[in-house]
Amino acid sequence: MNETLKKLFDAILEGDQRAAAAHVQAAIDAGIDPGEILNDGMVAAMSEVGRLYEAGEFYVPEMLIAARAMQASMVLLKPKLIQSNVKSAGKVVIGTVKGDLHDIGKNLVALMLEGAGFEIVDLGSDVTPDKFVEAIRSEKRCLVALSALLTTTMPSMKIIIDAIIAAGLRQNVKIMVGGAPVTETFAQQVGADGYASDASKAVTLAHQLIKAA
Ligand code: B1M
Repeated sequence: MNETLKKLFDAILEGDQRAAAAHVQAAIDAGIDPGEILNDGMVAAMSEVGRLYEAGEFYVPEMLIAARAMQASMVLLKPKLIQSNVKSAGKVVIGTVKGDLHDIGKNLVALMLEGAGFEIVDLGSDVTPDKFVEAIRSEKRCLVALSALLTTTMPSMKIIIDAIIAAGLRQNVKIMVGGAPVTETFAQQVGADGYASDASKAVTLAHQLIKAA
């Protein structure tokens, strides 16, 4: 791994916000591709945090400070990941489902979609079915993007989709789902229109779903 990216990886792992931000800036200044900074430095560090948590070497506070360091350094990378002057490709209502506080992956998906020209309505994390229904009611047509990181919150996806059906809005929207424990099979079971395993595949899928709408 490039030395600057290794330092960035270590700073996120240690939860050192200032160092993480400084290393992102150094990587940008060194002309390293923003996608490489994101994937090899930042996302890789979060995967390592997860591995250490599973191994019992990290606890929730360590996960939390690592997440904060990741988010602090994302602020600097965000403008590099977003192209300007892109015509709107459609509107996306996005959120992490009820009961789930993990928002880094959802934020990345939102960022990449924004970079691809979609207008984003970000409802945040721990979003109730009612809040999703309320947000899409005013839209004629939109894409709904649901994220879940916990096996225990995956069922919330079905509850949200059922609430959209019950509100009579299902035909107005395409629904995509994703997040580490989510699979293609699960997406079909809950009645979603598509599943993407990562943020760049989410962009491809969003374009396909908008075309098919
Ligand atoms: Co939590 N956590 N966490 N955590 N946490 C996981 C998810 C876990 C896998 C860790 C582990 O055991 N290895 C585990 C879940 C186990 C399971 O259910 N299978 C876990 C647990 C157990 C918990 C708690 C229950 C711990 C506790 O309290 N005992 C608790 C739950 C709180 C809650 O939500 N109610 C908890 C809390 C937290 C923190 C708050 C401390 C923090 C989150 C901070 C935040 O997000 N603001 C946190 C973190 C940081 C993690 C790990 C370490 C990192 C998650 C992350 O940001 N990854 C995570 C371990 C891991 O993922 N390896 C873990 C980086 C991010 C870029 O990837 O989110 O996967 P990801 O997003 C990807 C794809 O999944 C996809 O694209 C993204 C980019 O490529 N994607 C989509 C995501 N959404 C998508 C939507 C799409 C398409 C693609 O379309 C709509």
